[in-house]
Amino acid sequence: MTMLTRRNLLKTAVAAGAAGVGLSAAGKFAGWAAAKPEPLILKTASTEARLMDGAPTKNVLTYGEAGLPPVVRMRKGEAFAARLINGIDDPTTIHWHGIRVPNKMDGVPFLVQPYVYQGDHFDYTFTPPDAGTFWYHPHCNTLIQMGHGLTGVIVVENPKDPAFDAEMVINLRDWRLGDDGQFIEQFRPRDAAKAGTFGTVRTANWLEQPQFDAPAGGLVRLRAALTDVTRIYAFRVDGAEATVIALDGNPVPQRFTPDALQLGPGQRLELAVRMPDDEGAIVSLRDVRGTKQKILATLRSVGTSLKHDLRDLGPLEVNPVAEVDLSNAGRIPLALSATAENVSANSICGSLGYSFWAINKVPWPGDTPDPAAPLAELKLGQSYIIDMENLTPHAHPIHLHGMSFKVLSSSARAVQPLVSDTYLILPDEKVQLAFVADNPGDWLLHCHIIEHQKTGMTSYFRVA
Ligand SMILES: [Cu+2]
Repeated sequence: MTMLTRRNLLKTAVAAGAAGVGLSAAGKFAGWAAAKPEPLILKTASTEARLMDGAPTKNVLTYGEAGLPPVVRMRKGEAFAARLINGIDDPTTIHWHGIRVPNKMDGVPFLVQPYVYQGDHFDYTFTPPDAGTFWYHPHCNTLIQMGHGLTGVIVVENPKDPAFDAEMVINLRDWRLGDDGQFIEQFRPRDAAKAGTFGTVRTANWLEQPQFDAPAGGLVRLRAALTDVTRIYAFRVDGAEATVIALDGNPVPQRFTPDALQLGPGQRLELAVRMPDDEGAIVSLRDVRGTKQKILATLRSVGTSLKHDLRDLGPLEVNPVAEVDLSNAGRIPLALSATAENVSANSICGSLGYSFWAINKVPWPGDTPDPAAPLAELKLGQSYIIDMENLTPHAHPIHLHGMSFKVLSSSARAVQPLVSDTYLILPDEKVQLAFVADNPGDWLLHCHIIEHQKTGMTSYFRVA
């Protein structure tokens, strides 16, 4: 009952706060209106979509009327506003994955905002500080809502970016469909206790292996967001020169050719692809993880070659993430493990009724006296190093809300000092992630394999 009380409290508080946000005024308040952009309407809806041969799939969820959720475009350093309207019979929210937003805009129910019930709305406003590729999704009943379609890509543009000849934005995800094209059970406990339950149909922009045209000899900026609830990819590009320019919304310090580059749910890959000179030549983006290779999408060269050169591509501007003070950093030990416990427990939302995973031995919300206590209380402005260790035989994409970290070192592989919000930690790997606790509030830290998140591998930091 305490949760219900807290929810009602939050609902009242946020409703009062929301009154000042939203529709922009015109006329005599024109100056004020310019600072409050017209909100983008993101309305959840249930629809049908043709995701495989045969009958269209029913009960697909999206933002908008039909088709996949729109690519949301923002500009670095410019105010953005969106109104979430809930058109489905299930409470929801929006989390802006990877964007360093104020805590109240982070979309995590109970922790920072109330549920948005059917027919209700919530206004999100923030100014994205970083340019890059991000994504948005609910943080409520996520296995079903994301599994059924509510995952969209965000592009935060930077006018200072180098010029490309074309841009492709690709939303990579799976669907758990039966032979009749209809949804089957999203969750299998025996799989949740391992790598997670995989989809049966794999898509790019809700299409099976789509092909896009791109100018021959041109430079293509390919932005791919991994929005699936389970699948880890290993990327390779065949048929063209390609280089990784950014990961998880931040430029890589040193560009490199993707050669089975492993990325997990929640992560984003940005490639510069140099299209072949010959008209009709095909370039393929592949997942080479496991034994079955899969072509995810292809690009086809069209027109006369532009004869551009990858080496002429200028750098991307580094995002303004605070520099860590390593000489004065606090330490946060963080051990990821499996738990032998198998108890049904309450969850912040969308509990699956099992606990298979734990952070620092606690399946969260777990068996602590106060199940809602934070994993760590951090001092605002202080630098921290997370010493994270994976004691399980599975990889976990660990995602931190609200702040970006820098990868310092790994026991398992050579790592660049990448700036990121999600780290795919491999079995038996130990990694050091450093960040400045410069964003006040309660920030989730969780595995982005949603079944792992919902069966214990989740917690939060409090920054104050
Ligand atoms: Cu996991």
